[in-house]
Amino acid sequence: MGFNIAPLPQDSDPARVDHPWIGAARRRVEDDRLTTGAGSFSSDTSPADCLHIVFVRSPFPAARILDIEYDIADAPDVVAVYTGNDTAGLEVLPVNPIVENIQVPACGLLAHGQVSSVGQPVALVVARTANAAQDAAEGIFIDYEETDPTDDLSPDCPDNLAFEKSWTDGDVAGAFADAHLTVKVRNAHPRLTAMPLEPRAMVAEWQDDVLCVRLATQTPHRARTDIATSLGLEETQVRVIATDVGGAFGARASLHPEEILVAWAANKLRKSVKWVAERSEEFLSQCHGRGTICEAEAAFTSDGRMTALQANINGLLGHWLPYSAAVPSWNAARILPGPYDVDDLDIRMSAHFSRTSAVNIYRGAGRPEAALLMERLMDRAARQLSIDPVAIRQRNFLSTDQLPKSRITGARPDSGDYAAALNKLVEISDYEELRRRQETRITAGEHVGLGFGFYIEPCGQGWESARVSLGASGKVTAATGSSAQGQGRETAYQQIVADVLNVDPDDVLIVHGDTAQTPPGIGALASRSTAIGGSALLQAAREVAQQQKDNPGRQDYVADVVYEAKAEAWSYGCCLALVAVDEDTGVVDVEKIWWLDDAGTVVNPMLVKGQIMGGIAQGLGEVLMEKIVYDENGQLLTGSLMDYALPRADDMPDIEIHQQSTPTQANLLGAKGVGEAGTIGAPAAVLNAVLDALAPLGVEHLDMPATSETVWQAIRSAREGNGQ
Ligand code: SMO
Repeated sequence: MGFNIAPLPQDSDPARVDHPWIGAARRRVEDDRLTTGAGSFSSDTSPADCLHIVFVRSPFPAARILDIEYDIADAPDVVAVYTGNDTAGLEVLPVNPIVENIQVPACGLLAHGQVSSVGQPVALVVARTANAAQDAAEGIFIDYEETDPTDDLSPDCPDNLAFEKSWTDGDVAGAFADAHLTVKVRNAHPRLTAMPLEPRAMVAEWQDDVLCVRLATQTPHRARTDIATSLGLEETQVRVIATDVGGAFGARASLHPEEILVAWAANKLRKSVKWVAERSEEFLSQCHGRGTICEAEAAFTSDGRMTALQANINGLLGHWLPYSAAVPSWNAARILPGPYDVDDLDIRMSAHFSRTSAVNIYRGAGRPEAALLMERLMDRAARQLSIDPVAIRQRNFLSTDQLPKSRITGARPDSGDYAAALNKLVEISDYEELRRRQETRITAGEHVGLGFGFYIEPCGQGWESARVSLGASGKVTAATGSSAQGQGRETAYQQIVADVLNVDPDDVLIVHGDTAQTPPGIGALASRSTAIGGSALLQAAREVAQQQKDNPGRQDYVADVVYEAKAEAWSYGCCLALVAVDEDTGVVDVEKIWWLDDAGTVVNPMLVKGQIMGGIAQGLGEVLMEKIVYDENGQLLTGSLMDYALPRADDMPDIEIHQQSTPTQANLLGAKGVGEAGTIGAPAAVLNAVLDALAPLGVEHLDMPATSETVWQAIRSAREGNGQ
């Protein structure tokens, strides 16, 4: 294993010439702290006299709660037990209305009268020690009457449909009628769970009259608003601190009921409280990701032009809706037909509730689904038409003249050169030679495949704020509303400010992740932090530089800005995977991955490479290893790391990463997102490669994750189908 880090093409980055720090591969300033145990995570704080919270969770997917009995008279360390009756008046959490008419189930924050999913919190115990809380939780008797879990999920949502939407344009029926070839694909994305090293953790502490909440969140300001609203407090009465967040991946972008409940208990008792989730609670009740079923049919001409696309995106939600619940389905639908020039479109999207933990955004959030759908269609058509996978993509790409391209879904891919990116990857990987070697190995009896995953990625929209101040000492303080969960945000933000003010980046203090010390912000999600948070800092730093020019000799300079991007930026890239499959065991060996993407202006290429590598690891997990499984009655079968297979370091292949750069006009910095990219391109490339390897055996479809068992079964079924 090894990582081949190719240098950036420096002459293609117009910002580099006079700005030495934007574009510099500077080492992460966070790492000394984070790798020596000196980080400041939510659970590292224990205020004096802090009370501890434990949740009692439903063991049943569907039941009526007949009675809850407990006796804490002889348990002096137990302070309170709360149930759904106590919290019935609490507001349900808000849902982002990105799609119209979303049905929001009236599920209480603690189950009230009935449970809708295994793992749903039913009671909350507050005690002087975590052990006393745990003991008391185990002593609570809850009389459940099990109900049929296959009935409608909730009486409030009789048909289980959460939302739907469709877009149609052009003459789809006509194009299908005239088609030389039509191909179909169906991708059932496994349900996944984010696996931050740090389980959910929260400390809520009173400081004077302010409820100070330490929380592992991607969105501190939104968390403050949600907590204040739910508790009926003013926003100024709540402070959210997310100094170091040990990973998030989308699962920490929206609040869970537990987090509102912890704040509620602190408010009700006027005491400091702490909750640290067990890993098993994370499997049960942290928001899951993916699980979407994507189906499509495409019409092609004899020379491989896609003329029409009909697609169905079916999101499977859980029993309650987190804030961004509609985003994955919406993204998957609106990105179609990806980088390709197809105008006859029929795209439908719907999402349904189910008796499971909630489903929310998860690194990529719909983008991997859209990429896999288009890339499977391309490969399937290429095989049937005997066209090389590279040629069929080149035949269908939007050209540079066609960008920006406005689509019926409202999507508007803005910039880039898709054909050049694929050509460059072909060249870098010596694709022709790889195909020759594949032939040689196939002749020798091996099963070897090559697969591409081309993707486009909406990233970075909306606003962020920044405050940059320069004192007499020459030290700069830059406060951002954006936050961090391990991406190296401080390192990159220092470089942006240092670049403009011509100071050493070490002399820039970055303040983030504390609503009391930062201007308002949205947060670190949707691949937006560098693009939007960075643009806000860039603008504020430029204003400070201008003030210095206009008024030299002052003691202090300060600029406060709220920056709103003109438009959404669209990055893109391509992944090529080389795999070998063992026919006897079904084991897939990813031998090498080549990667090329366009992240626009790159602030720090080392951070970009790190993000892409991590994303590829997560993408390999989805396509080959990970899956949350419930049985048919809604019992969770994958409740621990013994059952849920996360990729480890030795599952990682050799990865070669390259870049091309087309700065976007959509934001001031010219940056496009890259934090999710690996999860988007890698699954499509790997699945296409595995199917390329298995094509000679007659395997045309594989479910994900393509575990050795799945692959072995597919090989056997194909053989039986062939009468072998
Ligand atoms: S899935 Mo990301 O945190 O938008």
